[in-house]
Amino acid sequence: MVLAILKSLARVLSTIISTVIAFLIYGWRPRNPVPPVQNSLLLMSGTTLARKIRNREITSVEVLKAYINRIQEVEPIINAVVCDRFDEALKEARYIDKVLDSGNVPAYYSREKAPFLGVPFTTKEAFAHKGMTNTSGLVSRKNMLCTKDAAVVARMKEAGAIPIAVTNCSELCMWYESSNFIYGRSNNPYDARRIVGGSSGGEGALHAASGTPIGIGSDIGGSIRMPCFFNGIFGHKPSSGIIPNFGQFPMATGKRNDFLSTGPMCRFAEDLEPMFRVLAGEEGLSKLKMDTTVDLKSLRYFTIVDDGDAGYCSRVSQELRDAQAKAAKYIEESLNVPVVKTMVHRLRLSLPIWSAMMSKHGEVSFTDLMTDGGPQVYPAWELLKWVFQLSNHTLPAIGLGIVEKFDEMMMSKDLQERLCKASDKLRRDFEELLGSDGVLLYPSHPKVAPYHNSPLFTPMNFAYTGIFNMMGFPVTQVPLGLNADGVPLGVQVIALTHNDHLTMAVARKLEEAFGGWKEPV
Ligand SMILES: *[C@@H]1O[C@H](CO)[C@@H](O)[C@H](O)[C@H]1NC(C)=O
Ligand SMILES: CC(=O)N[C@H]1CO[C@H](CO)[C@@H](O)[C@@H]1O
Ligand SMILES: CC(=O)N[C@H]1CO[C@H](CO)[C@@H](O)[C@@H]1O
Repeated sequence: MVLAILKSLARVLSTIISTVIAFLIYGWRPRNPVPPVQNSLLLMSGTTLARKIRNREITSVEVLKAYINRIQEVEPIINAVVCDRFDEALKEARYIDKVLDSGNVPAYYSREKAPFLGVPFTTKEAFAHKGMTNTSGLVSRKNMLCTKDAAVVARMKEAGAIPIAVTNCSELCMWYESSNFIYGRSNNPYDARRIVGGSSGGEGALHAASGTPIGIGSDIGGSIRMPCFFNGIFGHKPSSGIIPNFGQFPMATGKRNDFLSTGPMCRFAEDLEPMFRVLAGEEGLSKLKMDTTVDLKSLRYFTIVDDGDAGYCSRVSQELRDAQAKAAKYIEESLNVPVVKTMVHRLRLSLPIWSAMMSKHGEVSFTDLMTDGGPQVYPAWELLKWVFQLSNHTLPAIGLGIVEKFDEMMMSKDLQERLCKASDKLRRDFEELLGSDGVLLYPSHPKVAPYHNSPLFTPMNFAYTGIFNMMGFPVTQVPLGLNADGVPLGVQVIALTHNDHLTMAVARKLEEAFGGWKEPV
């Protein structure tokens, strides 16, 4: 009882502080959204660009130049790109154009083998690209360059896509605002006073600003879905174990590698599936049912409006509740099926379950990751240095290092075990509810993109996305238009493991009604 009162008090206080401080610091500044797109090439899906390049309606060089110019135009506002390879990329585009013009196209450039031939792509900087940085915002890794490509980068290149740049992340990819002491902070293209999310935050912002057609992120607590939500684009966190995570820093080890999912980020729903196929490869696809035609009318639909208001997270805002209700209503009316409002009570334990599972399966401590083979890092000492602006580490990273030290004090082994069992039970609850033909709508986050730094006061809000990493389920993040302030709304679409084809099909359906990604205005 006392605990409950304290918890509500803490939540009210954190809400007031975050709202008031954020308003005082940012509220009066201009929104400064990115300028409107002039070049129509920037408003085409990756799939369309690939088709037009192959049919020689446009050239790969034209497309690359359009995107490079756009990046140069929006970077002063969003600060999302941290390392580029524009010159090499243009050379590669020229070569592809020459081969296509010659009419003598080799088998490895066929439509089947190279579905994205000549289309530019980006990834979060945590993915290794030969010759580019791989720091994940850790200052001690500042001048390191990759010696090889991450598995998914290699697959995209094989599919004919051309890497043009890598994008900003939070320090060590463990925070939902993308800011660090190497590259600074990224800004939301709809409203530069707001966060881009994290950890794939630079990636989310660059897409929303039309600076890239297709991209890749990774997600262990919402790092694909939160940036996609805050920036109003599509993203897919695949079923666990389908797309290889190999070649990113930091690399998840042991069971945590099952919690981490690598997946596509894009503005147009039609790009999700072809990208997903490239990233999954034959081996990944063999576990799935991607080739079955989805009959949307024959699926069962559910909606859960919040986590039962367990108190760890902010309350889900009314505008997001309304947006989710509108999505449910659209499904009901357009498909003539019921969308059942339900509740899974163990969702109240989302945050404790995520924390217990992560610490049970943590082989490398976060402090060791901060150290990264260099001199030992002491989080409390870093905190003191941070106060005097002498630390190389961001406040969230230092905080996580400190929390980790107290982890054993806060959670006994016994409690940890009980929470891990609760995680299994929660998975069974969902299995009973959804079966092989059920789809669930669930909030992506309690609030739309907040002002910079305010996540410090609402650190647990990622639990809305994080819980599905522990379940291993596929989740597609779907944009649902903009709110009255021109900031993106959205929802998560969830199915059971290996039903990725269902969530992506529902994403395409919702795009029809809600218009998917919207240009910042
Ligand atoms: C921060 O990192 C740089 C580069 O690795 C190093 O030279 C400097 O000593 C570090 N500063 C602190 C306070 O640790
Ligand atoms: C996968 C990969 O190439 N990672 C590299 C990141 O950068 C360091 C420093 O150069 C390399 O040692 C890693 O191999
Ligand atoms: C604000 C800031 O530090 N921006 C940097 C982002 O990264 C690029 C490329 O490394 C730098 O040129 C910017 O100065």
